[in-house]
Amino acid sequence: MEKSKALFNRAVKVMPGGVNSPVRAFKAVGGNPLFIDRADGPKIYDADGKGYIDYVSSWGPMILGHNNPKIRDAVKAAAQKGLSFGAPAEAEVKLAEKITNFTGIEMVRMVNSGTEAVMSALRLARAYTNRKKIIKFAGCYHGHSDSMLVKAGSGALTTGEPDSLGVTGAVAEDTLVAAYNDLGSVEALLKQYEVACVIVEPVAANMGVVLPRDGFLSGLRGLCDTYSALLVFDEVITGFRLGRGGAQEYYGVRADLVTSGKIIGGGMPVGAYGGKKAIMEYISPCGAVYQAGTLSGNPIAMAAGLAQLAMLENDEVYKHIDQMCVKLANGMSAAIKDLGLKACVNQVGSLCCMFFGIETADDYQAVMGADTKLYARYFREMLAAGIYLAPSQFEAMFVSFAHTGNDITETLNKAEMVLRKMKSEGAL
Ligand code: HOZ
Repeated sequence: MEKSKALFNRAVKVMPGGVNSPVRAFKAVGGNPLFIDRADGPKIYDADGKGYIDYVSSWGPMILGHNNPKIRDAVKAAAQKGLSFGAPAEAEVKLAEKITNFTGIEMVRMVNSGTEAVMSALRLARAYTNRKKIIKFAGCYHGHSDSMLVKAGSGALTTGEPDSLGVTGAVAEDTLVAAYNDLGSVEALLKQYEVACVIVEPVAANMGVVLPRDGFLSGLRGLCDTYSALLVFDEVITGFRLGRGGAQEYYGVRADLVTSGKIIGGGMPVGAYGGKKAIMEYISPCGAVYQAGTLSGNPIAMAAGLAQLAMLENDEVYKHIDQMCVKLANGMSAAIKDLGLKACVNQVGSLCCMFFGIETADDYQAVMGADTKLYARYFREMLAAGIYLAPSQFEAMFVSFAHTGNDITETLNKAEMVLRKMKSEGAL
């Protein structure tokens, strides 16, 4: 930890909190953040050379594991031809074709991050419906644009600031907040206000992992149709992870607009939003909804994304990551049962999460009862044992194609050892 510590000491002098994104600062779990030197397959290595089995996976995009040679080669080949053109190139067309083909979305616009994708999709939804209000869910996270920093999840929840300073009352006023998994709370708002769109993480993965109850997503579809609002699926986490067609395919519910993030860039900075042609053609230069960006469709990011999505054509990838995640989740649940702990595990596809201090985690209120101090202790012990988990109770564990059965077994052995130790010391 010596080099990481020295880097952090330098970083805090020149960067707020020493980091470029808050959760990484380890404030919720204590200790100094790891500074990463390199990553390969299922592992990341810190500046001191210590390796960890990684379940953060760069917050999702490393679905094939770190430093995949095919993606690396594609990036190298693209870099030989220039780093940015600010003009159209073939790779953008190919990636757009691949995304539309995988997801059934008719048209797509590339941007640089999930935040940008959501911000732009909301503008489009407002223009298309000629309405102002938006419904989001408490604990869902849709990036850090002003209107989405209202009862936000992820880092906002981790730092205990789900409503950010700096967001004006006028902006916040147009964001209505409903309760995830509670259709009644959505309908009440739809009855009262003219709503442009309902935006949802189909699987809420930024308040830990919370699964949609049966009928919740189809219910949202029905309500949006009844009240002429658009349904927006934020698939930054679920997209291309629950399967090639994301949550839309997994749950059999089609949204009007879908946002994607880093996973379509193989780890490079990319995002995209897409939907039906009739809606998407409201975007400039076809229509009057302005949205632009020099680095949108950047050739290096497109090359990485194309290489990643090409490998996701292989069904074995999904079979493997889902199997590994089931093994992980079942193992953690078994440990909870054996040790008689008050904790629970949620899992879907290759996403999972262990909550401390609660026995079910099926909505925001339940999740707010989780014991974040216990999670912090567990996190630190697991880190010391060589397992890198998200430094927050309110994030997901991401399993990749590079995680082997042995990695999962090693993780479970260490988890059991840590939980036993915590129990014997009276922490649990
Ligand atoms: N809170 C972000 C993930 N949901 C973290 C992003 C980052 O630190 O890279």
